[in-house]
Amino acid sequence: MNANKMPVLNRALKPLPKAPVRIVHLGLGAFHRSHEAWYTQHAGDGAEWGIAAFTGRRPDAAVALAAQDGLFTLIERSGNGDSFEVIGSISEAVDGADVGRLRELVSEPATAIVTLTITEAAYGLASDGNFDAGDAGVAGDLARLADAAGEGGKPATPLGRLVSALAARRDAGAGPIAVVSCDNLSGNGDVARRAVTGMAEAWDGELARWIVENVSFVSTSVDRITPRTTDADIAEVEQACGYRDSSPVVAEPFRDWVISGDFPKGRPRWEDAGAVLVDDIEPYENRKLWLLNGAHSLLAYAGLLRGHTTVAQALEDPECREAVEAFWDEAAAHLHGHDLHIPEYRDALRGRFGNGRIAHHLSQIAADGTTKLRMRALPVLAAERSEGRSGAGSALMLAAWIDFVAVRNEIQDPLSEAIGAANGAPGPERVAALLDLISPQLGEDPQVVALVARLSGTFTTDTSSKTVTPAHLIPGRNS
Ligand code: CS2
Repeated sequence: MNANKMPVLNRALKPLPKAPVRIVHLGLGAFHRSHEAWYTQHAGDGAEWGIAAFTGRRPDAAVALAAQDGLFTLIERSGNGDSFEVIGSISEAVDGADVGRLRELVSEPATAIVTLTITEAAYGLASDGNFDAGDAGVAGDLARLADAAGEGGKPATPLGRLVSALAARRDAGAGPIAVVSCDNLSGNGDVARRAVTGMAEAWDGELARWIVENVSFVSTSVDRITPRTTDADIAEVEQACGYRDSSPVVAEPFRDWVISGDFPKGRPRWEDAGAVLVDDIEPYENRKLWLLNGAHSLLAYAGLLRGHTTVAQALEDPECREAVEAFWDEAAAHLHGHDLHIPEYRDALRGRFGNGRIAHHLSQIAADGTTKLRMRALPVLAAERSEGRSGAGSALMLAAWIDFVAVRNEIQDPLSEAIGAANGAPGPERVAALLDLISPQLGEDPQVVALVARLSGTFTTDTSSKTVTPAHLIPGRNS
């Protein structure tokens, strides 16, 4: 059929009625759609749980999705082929700037949960993990919140918007609620608690107290590799499904969701769809953050330096692969628990990363390095050093980032300006200044600075003039 004559997906199908909104989500992006929206659709009682999803900085995703009644196609892409499923759990797609609608929905007693995929960098925390009222976004929103007559109703960051919406819930007497972070941060529920109560405290102490008593901050470990949608994906859906969908989302078949915390107003039966509810989330979280996300960051910086574009390509390069295995060896030494199944988990990751049909771009993963490396490299490096080993496998991730920021013109990072300034410092001072942005503990440790400086230059595309030896094979580096 001629593509122009093809009906849009919500006209081509006879969609089921929308579920009533009981979940409000901040961060309507591809990952939310491939993960939570999928789990909610597959919960046994999913028909009772609709999601109102708000975008972050731009309205585009909400506009496109609203035009399709919130429906979109999930393309599940395995090594052998694609399968297609229409996801209907998003009942409402809203521009994040519409804070009025957010406040309205969060004030509804029927709303039980606010979920977040707002990115690691959006929690406004300083490198020591404490709330940073001086963070530019936080400070701007505090001024807006205080200015009730002007922009008071219009905070610009997800955190400010959430705090404003929780104030509206308190004012409406709508009762307790769960806030569930789905960002890749260790202890993400606690991080969200510190960020939300920190901001509330700086604005309105009474609100902060209400939040402490009424908001349950739930921690989760989320997992599903979700590359950016391309025009080819949109064309593929037209061909295979016979309708037009401006917003399909691509994901690997694997998915995982580990959840820990209380839901005072209930939740969908996500466990029907395979989610796991646990009391102690830390071991699962560390396994995922270190082994999957840590390896991703290592592959991103090393792979880009070696001239690769995607995760699968980087993994085929023995230099990158060996660096990943060495990092995994270090991380595995600090992952304990009989049900973690580390060898099987590593093996599964080799398969997932190696799925060449998923074009997961390294440049997408390379963004926000300062925040990500703090979670992905640091804990393993610190654990190795506390046991008297060098931590060269994790230090190599830091060295690759340092080399990467030296050659990239535009760095996407909340600290991009400071990175630019640190990059100008001479020799070893430069390494220390850059490490300082990830954590002052690193930049001020001369041994770590020297180790990272030595490892810098490991990854290069110029293989003719330099033999690249993986860090763990260099004599003296593990001692
Ligand atoms: C990636 C993650 O972009 C990144 O930093 O490491 O988005 C990763 O793909 C997901 O956490 C997989 O679940």
